[in-house]
Parts: sequence; structure tokens; C-alpha cells
Amino acid sequence: MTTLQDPSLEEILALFELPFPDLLFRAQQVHREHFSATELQCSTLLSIKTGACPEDCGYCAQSVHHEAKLAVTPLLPLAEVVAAAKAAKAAGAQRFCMGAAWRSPHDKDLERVAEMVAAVKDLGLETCVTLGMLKPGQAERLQAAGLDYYNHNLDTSPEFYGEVIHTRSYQERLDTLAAVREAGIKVCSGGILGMGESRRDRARLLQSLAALRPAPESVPINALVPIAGTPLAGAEPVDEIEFVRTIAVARILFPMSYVRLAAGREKMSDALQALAFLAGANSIFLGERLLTTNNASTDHDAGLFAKLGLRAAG
Ligand code: SAM
Ligand code: DTB
Ligand code: SF4
Repeated sequence: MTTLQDPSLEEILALFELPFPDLLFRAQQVHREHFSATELQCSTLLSIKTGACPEDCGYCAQSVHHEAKLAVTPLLPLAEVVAAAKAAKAAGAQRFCMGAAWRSPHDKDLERVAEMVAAVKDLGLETCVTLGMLKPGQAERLQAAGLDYYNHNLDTSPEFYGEVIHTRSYQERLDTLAAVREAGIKVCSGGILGMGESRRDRARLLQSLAALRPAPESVPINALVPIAGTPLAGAEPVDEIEFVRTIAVARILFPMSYVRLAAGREKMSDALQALAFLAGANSIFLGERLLTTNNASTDHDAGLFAKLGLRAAG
């Protein structure tokens, strides 16, 4: 199976336009060439610093620019983070992802996060953080503490980005991703569907991610979780088949990467999730909470795994 190198927008759109059975078959072939189709990588999220973020991302509950109801909390104590990580491991997570609502961390906060990374790593979990933009030296500090992955999403196409976020540029996102890669940390970068973007925007997001060298090891595809009080509270959800097509195209463009069916699973039917897994999604967030919103429940996920014959990796 040939993979697309530096895919043009036309090539990506041609994948989107394939008859659905052909697109899914192709995605399945690519998926099974590199992964077990019955194994899901499972990560658990913890918001280690919540709310009061100076950025204005139109989808996010944590921005000071929006009116979402939210309990603002400063950086959590180390012991609380370690307790949450232990619980996540016991529940079957392989990776623990810590998210902070910062534009960019101060060095003294980064030191505390580095301690958290080291402590979580000591539990035998993979580590991931998402802290906003990084200044020179910060990625290296995190790498030295034992960080495996840094999550920093491109979110959408370069053309649609300005409709959603005004306080930082696409290029700044790319610069942080380059700093993370340079420090020897694995890259987790993807986007959000259902913000009012077009298929072309979804294709351009994937093209922008595919232009990263090497490709991100993890590509989260989030369905917008609409949050009251944010500018995108009333956004029209993406058609379900279009959502699955986007996952399938991501699988074909990123044959060796984990494609994560990320936010939004709480509202998805089992049938839609099953189609997403058939299209090549092979990673999820496990656990009752994402950052500020609920995830699919642990019981529901256990039932879904059993129904579909899936198991957690690791
Ligand atoms: N502040 C950091 C940043 O923006 O890079 C890290 C945390 S931020 C919440 C991480 C990612 O979560 C965002 O880039 C976005 O893709 C996703 N996200 C945030 N709110 C969301 C929502 N309501 N629905 C879906 N995804 C969301
Ligand atoms: C990602 O792509 N999705 C996660 C993680 N990276 C940090 C965040 C989802 C957040 C969903 C909305 C919330 O709970 O605030
Ligand atoms: Fe802040 Fe991240 Fe939310 Fe944007 S997505 S407002 S940077 S916490």
C-alpha cells in the first residue's frame, strides 16, 4: 500500500470524495498493515490548572474572554496529580495527559509541571502535557523530566483559524510544535471538527499536519463539545458520515500514527464510534472527565469494548 508523501489538497479531497465503502476499505488496509485493529491506545486526561486563560479560542470554556460557567483552579498540588494518575493506571490507561489553561507557562510553573511529569513517569505511565506555547529551553526541561508527548493542536485549517482564535497565530502553533520535536518529545497534534468549517478546511488541517516532519505520532480528532457561553455554543455538528470520512482520511495520511477519537464521544452513539474505529481510529480518552467536560462513562466504555471485541493496549 503506497502512502501519500506531501499530499496536495486535490489528493486529499479525492480521498474524501471516494465512495464510502472504498474509503473505509482503504483505511482498513492501512490500519491493519501497521496496527492490530482490535487494540485501542487509552489515555486519561487531568486538568491541572483550570480556567482564567488569556487566549480567546472560540470553542473553549476556559477563556477569560467567554462567559462559560467554570470553577477556576490554580495549579494542582503534586499529590493530587499523582493520586489521579494512579487511579487512571488502575482503570487501564497507558498514558496520563495533563492540561493547563495557559497561553504559555512561567518558568516556576514549568518546574512544578516537570516534577509532576517525573512522578507520573515513575508510576510506569507514559506522560503527556498540553501547556500552550513554549519558550526556548522549556521543551528541553520537560524532556529531561521524562515527558513522552506534547499535545498542541493546529485545531483547523490556516484559512479558518482566524475565525476561531484571535490571540495567537497558526505560525506560533507551528513554532511550538517545532520546538517540541527538536527537544526529542513525541508530537500529539490534531484538530476539532464541527466549528463551522468546510470539508476543504478539514482537508487543509490534515494537509498542514501531514506537512510536519516527522508526522505527529498522535493525531487527536475532536468533535466540538459545544459549551454554553462560548462563541461556538450553537455551532452545527458535522454530519456523522463526514466525521467518519475525516477519520479515514487521517488514517490513510498517517499510517503509523495513533488517530484518536478524542473529545465528543459522550454524545456519540456506539454505532458511530464503531464506524470511527473501522475507519482507523485506534486511540481514545478513557475516564469520566476530559478537561472541563464529561467523557463517555467508564461503564459505558467497558460495555462498548465488550460489544465490539476491543481491548485496551498496554
Ligand atoms: N491551553 C493549551 C492549548 O490550547 O494548547 C492546552 C489545553 S487546550 C484545552 C487543548 C485542546 O483541547 C485545544 O487545542 C482544542 O483542540 C481542544 N478543545 C478545547 N475545548 C474543546 C471543546 N469544547 N471541544 C473539543 N475540543 C476542545
Ligand atoms: C485534545 O486534542 N483533546 C483534549 C486534549 N487534547 C487536551 C482536550 C479536549 C477538551 C474537551 C473540552 C473540555 O473538556 O474542556
Ligand atoms: Fe486557553 Fe487552551 Fe482554552 Fe485556548 S484552548 S482558551 S489556549 S485553555
